[in-house]
Amino acid sequence: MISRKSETTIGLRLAVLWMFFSVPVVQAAETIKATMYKPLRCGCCDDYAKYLEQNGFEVEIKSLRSLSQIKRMAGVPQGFEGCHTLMVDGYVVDGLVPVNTINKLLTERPNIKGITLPGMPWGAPGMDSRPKDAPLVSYSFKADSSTTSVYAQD
Ligand SMILES: [Cu+2]
Repeated sequence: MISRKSETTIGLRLAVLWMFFSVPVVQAAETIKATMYKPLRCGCCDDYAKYLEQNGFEVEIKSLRSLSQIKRMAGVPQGFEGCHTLMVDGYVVDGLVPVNTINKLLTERPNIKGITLPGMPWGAPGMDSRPKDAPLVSYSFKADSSTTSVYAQD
């Protein structure tokens, strides 16, 4: 016959075991954290943030009156600016860059400061109420100069 004391001990041990095994299983799938600096009112930036969240990113949004200081700090070349600036995993991702291209960047990890998709072209994520009329070209840029080159086309 089992005494009350040992029954309690067994129960406690099971509880500890359950906690031990259940904790790792409960962990959420891995997300990539990103910070987005956007103008106060920009619908396509909000849609773009949602698009990123649907594709495994966790986006913290910071709305600013002016992005010019952020663009300068980020080193985005003049004339190549997108409508917002995203900081992700050590890179600058400016504008409505398709997620395939961001994943390519984070996998290849080239020695660049970042990439940018200039303007707000139709068909880009966040601007997809109309189909694209030209390929979406993302340009890479380096920290030490304003030279750009084509990084990807979607
Ligand atoms: Cu926008």
